[in-house]
Amino acid sequence: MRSAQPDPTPEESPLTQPDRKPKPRSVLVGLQLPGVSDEDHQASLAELSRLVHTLGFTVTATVTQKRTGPVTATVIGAGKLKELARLTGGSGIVASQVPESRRKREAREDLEAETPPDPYEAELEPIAEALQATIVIFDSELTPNQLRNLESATGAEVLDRTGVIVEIFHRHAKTREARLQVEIAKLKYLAPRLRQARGGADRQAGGIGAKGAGESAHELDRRRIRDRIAELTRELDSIQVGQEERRGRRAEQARVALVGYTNAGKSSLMRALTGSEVLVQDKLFATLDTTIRAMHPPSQPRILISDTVGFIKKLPHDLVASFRSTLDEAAEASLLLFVVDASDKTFRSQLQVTREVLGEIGVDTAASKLILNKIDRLAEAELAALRLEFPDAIQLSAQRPADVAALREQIIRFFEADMSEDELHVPYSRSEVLGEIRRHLRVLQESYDETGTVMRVRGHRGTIDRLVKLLQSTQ
Ligand SMILES: Nc1nc2c(ncn2[C@@H]2O[C@H](COP(=O)(O)OP(=O)(O)OP(=O)(O)O)[C@@H](O)[C@H]2O)c(=O)[nH]1
Ligand SMILES: [Mg+2]
Repeated sequence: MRSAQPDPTPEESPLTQPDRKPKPRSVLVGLQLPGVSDEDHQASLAELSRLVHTLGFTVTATVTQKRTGPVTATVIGAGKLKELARLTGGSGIVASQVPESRRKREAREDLEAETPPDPYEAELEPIAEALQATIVIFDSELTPNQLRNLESATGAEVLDRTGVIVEIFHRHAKTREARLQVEIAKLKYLAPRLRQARGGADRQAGGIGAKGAGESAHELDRRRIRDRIAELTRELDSIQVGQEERRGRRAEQARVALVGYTNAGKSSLMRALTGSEVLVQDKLFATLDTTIRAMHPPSQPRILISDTVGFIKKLPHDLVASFRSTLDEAAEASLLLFVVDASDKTFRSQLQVTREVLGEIGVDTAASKLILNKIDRLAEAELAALRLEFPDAIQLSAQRPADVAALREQIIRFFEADMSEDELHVPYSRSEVLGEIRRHLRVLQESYDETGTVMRVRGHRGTIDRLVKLLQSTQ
């Protein structure tokens, strides 16, 4: 029986809601530039909304504007800024000197006529304080100057998409390596903004600027931040040396990396293929650490699967750079499985982003397979259309054991194709090598003669050659 006491744990993850304070209220702002379709613009805002929910904020409104380019000082035009400020209880006016000529020119770039009628326009009364948002989140990267101007006009804390992503990474990173990488990225992100924030209005409590690494960063001057970054980088380097060694030892094994957009289902597939308990969550950036497990039930020779950090559009460059080493795992895999959520209408552009980021990191995508995941959510007609569009892709649901078993067979077949067979003679004096052979090669036949064991084996050419050499070395 459940106790009559109220449940002490809030519904949300304790990660996002450490206490039961009301969730911070936020407004999203998106600028739609020429060349960006309505669909892409909406998808980007929907994704930002998911990111913001992951941080534990509610979204009270979304403000969008079509323009030929961002306004230098405030991104959105003066009228839109007023509309935004109503939602946050701000003045809507930037306390700064923008030359009149620039203001006029930028006003002409407004494409307001194309935007749908604004539901707030008619109602000019300021909204009740209890309904006002305390955080404004822009779907693009803001310069430190824009950030300060927008904070002054809205009276709210202002964040950009990068700031949101950096904060999610900061909260979700678990291993020492991931924490170091994120800490470095966060300090690099905060450093230039810090200088500006000091001269500006007081930052509101409850948001990002008042918590975690941001708090300590506030107290550090830029030189100390630089020193701290250098120190963290040294620590990271020392961890990564150990990883290089481990990676070297795994180099000759068959390796598969699961790569793809955040929330595509990589960790779900990892669980299904390896029987491991990696974290699966309907949250963006649930996984920030690379996990490597052998396929289970085991294959002979064994095949290692690695789960990797997900990608997202407009991924900040510093974050890409900081995850480079994590993704080295993917770089060294002989088979990349590109996992996409086929039930997401925007999966094509998500796949494109994944390919681009991997290209940037220099991961060779030569041997790869496309996995259209979550097909349990699609109708037969949609699946047929996808089969025509992606004839070589594997359609599956990570939640259906039969589909996962079929994928497992395909993976085994892939590695089987470049295996060869050979005969090894293991003298009785070298029987310690038998264990090594059994671990890395499939033994097809085994017999004994007066000098030792004769084994017919199948495996990777490189592994066979290495073991042959090992057997010859001290004979
Ligand atoms: N319906 C359905 N849901 C799925 C399937 N595969 C994964 N999911 C769900 O999709 C969500 C994300 O799954 P994860 O496996 O955590 O995704 P991920 O790619 O590892 O995400 P990140 O770690 O954030 O990059 C979870 O809620 C899963 O339960 C599937 O085949 N069908
Ligand atoms: Mg994951």
